Amino acid sequence: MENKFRIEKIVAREILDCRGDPTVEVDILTKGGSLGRADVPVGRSTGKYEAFELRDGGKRYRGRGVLKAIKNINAVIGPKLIGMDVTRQREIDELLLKLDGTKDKSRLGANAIVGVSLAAAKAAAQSLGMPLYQYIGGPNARILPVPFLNLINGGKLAATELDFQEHIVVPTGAKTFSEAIRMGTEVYHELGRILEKKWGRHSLNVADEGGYTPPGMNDVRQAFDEELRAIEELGYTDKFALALDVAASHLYDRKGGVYLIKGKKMTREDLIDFYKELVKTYPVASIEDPLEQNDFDGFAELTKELGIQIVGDDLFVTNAERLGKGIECGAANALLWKVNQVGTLTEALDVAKLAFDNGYGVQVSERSGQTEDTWLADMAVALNCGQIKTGAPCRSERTAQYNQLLRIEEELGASAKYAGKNFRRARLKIKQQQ
Ligand code: 2PG
Ligand code: MG
Repeated sequence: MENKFRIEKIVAREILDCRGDPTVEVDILTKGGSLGRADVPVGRSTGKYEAFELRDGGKRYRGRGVLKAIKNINAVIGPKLIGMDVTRQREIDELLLKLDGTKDKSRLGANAIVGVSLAAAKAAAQSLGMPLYQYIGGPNARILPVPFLNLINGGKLAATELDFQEHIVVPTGAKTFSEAIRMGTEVYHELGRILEKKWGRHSLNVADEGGYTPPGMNDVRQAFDEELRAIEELGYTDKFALALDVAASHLYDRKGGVYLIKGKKMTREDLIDFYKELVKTYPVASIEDPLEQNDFDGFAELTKELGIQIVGDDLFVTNAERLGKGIECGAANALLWKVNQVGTLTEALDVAKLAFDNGYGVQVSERSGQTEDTWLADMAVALNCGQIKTGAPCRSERTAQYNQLLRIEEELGASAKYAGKNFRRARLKIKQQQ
């Protein structure tokens, strides 16, 4: 083993995410002088079964400080990892799991663990003089993802009356990633013009993921109508699909066993019927978390009936056991992939493989709290998964990802392939062409 790959130093610090909440940043320095720096994203509409995020409590930063997690990295994890080879990702991650020793990573904190895990991957890529997407994905990493652009925000991520969380446009008909971003951004601006006229200028205030916040809008169909209008105005009909993240766990009243939507109670059957109608009326290509996080049977029924992509976020929480359960009963047909839901890169890569091996799609996803770090964009190409969800094409923590993908597309040159309409099966399609 070459000495230059050995870890010389690990330093963690507290930084801020895009919402002004503290989060963890980790630097791993190698003996060869390479630096891997990774930031940990932060969820707000989190799933019940996610790995444990360690916060300090107390008054400082309203209890949201991460100094305990930092201390765990600097004092507990760091000393054990010194001298290890950064390219041995699985060994590093296994040691992290061992040091923590709990099922939900509650001893050291998943936010501490994931920061170290990702920083190791970045340090390894640096040491090898390779871009991160290539280090993780190998020489075949070349599919540029379809961006899921969340243009109107609701639920827990916006001060609007919209119950559903994300009203997304998807430029499936573009030929390249850069064309997709251009078209998506044009739609974003056109939509702003339309919303301002009809819903007032406060519509232009943007929420956590950069989407607009039209006052008084309270129905997914209104959001879709305005998005479609913007798409049509620009002559892009047929070049875009629509998508949703309902984040239904947050609309579910567990005691009553009903969903609360527009102030009214809806049963699971009511909601399923509603989706059927919605998919008949609008060009919806994908719905994430249409039902609450324990309803595997409901997900299975919807997946069968709707015939579109159904994504499990709070349902699967990037966890092999939960995805395995979903595969067995046919719940959803795609996995939302968030590394910090599970806690190490190795586990997250294993879950993605499990999804692909069973014909499930994988959508690489932001958290609503991001930083300017761009490892997410690289992961989307590394996985050749064909889809990424990282907000509206505004707010720097979102454009940072899109800009990184633009750079990767340029770097790949003629070998870059845009996933396009078949985003869920982009890997298979492109494999068949080889
Ligand atoms: C989601 C995400 C990101 P959060 O529900 O999919 O869009 O939100 O990071 O708050 O869990
Ligand atoms: Mg979600």
